[in-house]
Amino acid sequence: MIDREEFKSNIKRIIKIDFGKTLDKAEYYQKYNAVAKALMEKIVDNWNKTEEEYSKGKQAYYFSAEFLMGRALGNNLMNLGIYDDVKEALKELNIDINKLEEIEEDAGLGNGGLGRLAACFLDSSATKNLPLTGYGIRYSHGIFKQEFQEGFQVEEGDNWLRYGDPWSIRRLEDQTIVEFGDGKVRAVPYDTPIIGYGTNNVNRLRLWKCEAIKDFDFNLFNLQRYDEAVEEKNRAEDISRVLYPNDSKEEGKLLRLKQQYFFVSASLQDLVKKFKNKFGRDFELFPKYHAIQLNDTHPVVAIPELMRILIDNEGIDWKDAWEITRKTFAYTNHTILAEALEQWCCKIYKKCLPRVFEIIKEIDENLVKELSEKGYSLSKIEKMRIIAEGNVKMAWLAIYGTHTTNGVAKLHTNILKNRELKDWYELYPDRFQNKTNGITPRRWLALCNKELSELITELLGSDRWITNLELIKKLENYKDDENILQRFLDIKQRKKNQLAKYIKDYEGIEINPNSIFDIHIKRLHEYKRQLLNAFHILDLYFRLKENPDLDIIPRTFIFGAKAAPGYIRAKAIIKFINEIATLINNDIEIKGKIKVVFVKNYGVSYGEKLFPAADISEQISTAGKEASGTGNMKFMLNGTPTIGTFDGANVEIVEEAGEENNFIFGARIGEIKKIKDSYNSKEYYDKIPRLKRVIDTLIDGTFDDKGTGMFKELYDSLLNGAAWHKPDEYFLFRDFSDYIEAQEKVEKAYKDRIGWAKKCWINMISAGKFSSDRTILEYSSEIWNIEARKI
Ligand code: NBG
Repeated sequence: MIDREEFKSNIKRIIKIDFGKTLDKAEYYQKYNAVAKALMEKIVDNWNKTEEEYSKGKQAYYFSAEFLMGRALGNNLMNLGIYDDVKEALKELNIDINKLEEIEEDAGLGNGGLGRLAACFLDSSATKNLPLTGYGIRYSHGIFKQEFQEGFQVEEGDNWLRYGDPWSIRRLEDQTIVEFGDGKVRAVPYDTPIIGYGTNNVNRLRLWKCEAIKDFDFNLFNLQRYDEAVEEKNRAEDISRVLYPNDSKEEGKLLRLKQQYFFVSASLQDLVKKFKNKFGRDFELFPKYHAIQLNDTHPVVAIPELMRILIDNEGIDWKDAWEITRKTFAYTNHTILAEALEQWCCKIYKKCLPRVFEIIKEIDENLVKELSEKGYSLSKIEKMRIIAEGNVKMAWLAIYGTHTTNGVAKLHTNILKNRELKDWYELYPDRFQNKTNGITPRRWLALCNKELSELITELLGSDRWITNLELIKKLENYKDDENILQRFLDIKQRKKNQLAKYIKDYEGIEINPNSIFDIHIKRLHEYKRQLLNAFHILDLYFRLKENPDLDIIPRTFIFGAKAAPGYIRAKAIIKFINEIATLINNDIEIKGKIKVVFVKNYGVSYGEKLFPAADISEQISTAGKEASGTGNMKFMLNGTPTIGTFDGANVEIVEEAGEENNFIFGARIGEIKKIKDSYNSKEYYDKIPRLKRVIDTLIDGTFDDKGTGMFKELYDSLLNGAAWHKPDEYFLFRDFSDYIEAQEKVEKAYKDRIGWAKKCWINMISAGKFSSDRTILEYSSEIWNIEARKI
């Protein structure tokens, strides 16, 4: 509850102080800022209390180069339980809350699943009163903004701080210095509160901004050498200027290494300083009070950095320092894609971080010693060395320097144990665990689908499911209740209407809200196989051209995906799908039976509109390639069946909701393993005329790639391969017919409206396992050994 009058006058006061005007003259972004600040004022005491309470025991820290937070206003209001109250108060001030929410920029400080997972974990930890703090980088620019020009992706910088960031507090008092081989910089922390749902606890996300030690050189300025005078400032600020827009690909660039070391060193110094204030130099206690999770290999330089701090600054001997370090850290692996496993060229490392590199060398030597003593062969040792072939292998360092390594879904963890990290699993079987990913039911149901949430709350007689998602299983007894199923369908229709309106306004494209919404949203990657989806669409189109009276339910194929700016093939796939959209959407002969929309700038906030409106969820990665997926869970929770492969968390989704309520197709891992070496995509191409017909559109002039040659290159990748890979390395041709068959099953099942609603319902009520509350509680008890502390 809020005191409405007080709240309203606070807003007027803040607008006066911050913007120098009265409310009636204020811009919407100024009103947004004022409302946010009024909320900050409300929570600050609880925030401080939470910090004090947490400091009494062991705490966990999530080190991550990415936090894909999205918008904060709506979520914070909901978590505080004052959404409706504030909405009313704002209405009295003539402020439309929806407009306020829409004006907020997404905090897009991440690429995709890995960064969004970090954000869900923060929400869950605060909600469950768990002492978890996020540590990362405050990029001035997040993931780029995407537009299309003639169907090609164009990128623009994401200046998300343009209108200010009312949710963070600059904490100059906690600044610290980070040293590189070629100079020092200043790290300044910005703290953002993470407000739990239905609790007073407020957790913290601490992001570091990089600044120069000196703002400008006064003497150079006096000599009128203006550029040189600010050179140091610019060089320092470059470090936290922009997020690397790569998803599942290592970059190997000096600036990236600097970003990683920058935030890791600042964070560790922060923790060590606070520790010493409390415990003096009793460093054996360090792991008793700190659990640090390394989110993928990006922050793994934390291992040698903590060693450096303990040895060089605190005078601890190697053996003890190693013990402390290993007990402190744990590592999460998020992918088995070879191109994502970070390796750093020794030369870069040595130049940028000379002392840290020395320490890594010594760690490597110790590993060699340990393996020799265990009787490992020279060749096997070479394979496992942290420094090999002139590179530092961050994943090996991660496993060696931590007490626990975890995968992010059952299948993924098994692949790590039996294949990708087999040598390491055999060396340290006890270090390996699985932690199946999850999503927060607050943002991904309660906030983005209020209509469905209300129905759930009504039927359960309470909203306790929002913090205890397993409770929705109790709705199983409605799975044959036609009244309820009809209400579900009505809600789905409302969400589809809302999305259709948004797409009309934002993309300028009219879609039929009564068509099947077939949605494929995630980063653009060959292994995620958006191209397979495109091939199915084309095949359907050709069939419609042959027979315009073909009796199908109208379908709208919706894509949303950003391609890494340097990933040419991914960009070619976007262009190809946009070409398909142009062809199909303008062809009156097919009578609007199918339509294709590639929405621009897909991100967290767009996702909040798309997931609730989906009829079918596309999860069609090549088996074995998608570590987990989390979008799949967001669809499921909003009552959407999956069409997908037996990959990542899809496996667990059908384990919970039943294969009969989803549409699983394609080669499974075992089969891929078997056919891999002898696979010949050309055979499928020759054998399946419908496949040939769609593949040939890449080269027969059906589509225009504006002379870039990118479509021919796609064609070659499928039929001829390239220097670095075999033809069709993601087995699209193998799965083409299976996929079409699965799509036909979708069509058939959809016709039976109540039968379909039942599938949706069963998916929704079976999504309890995929709450990130469950995931975070598992990390807490099985990896971090921390406990809830409610204020
Ligand atoms: C991604 C995987 C996804 C997984 C998320 C979160 C990387 C490196 N990995 O399958 O591709 O869901 O991590 O674990 O971004």
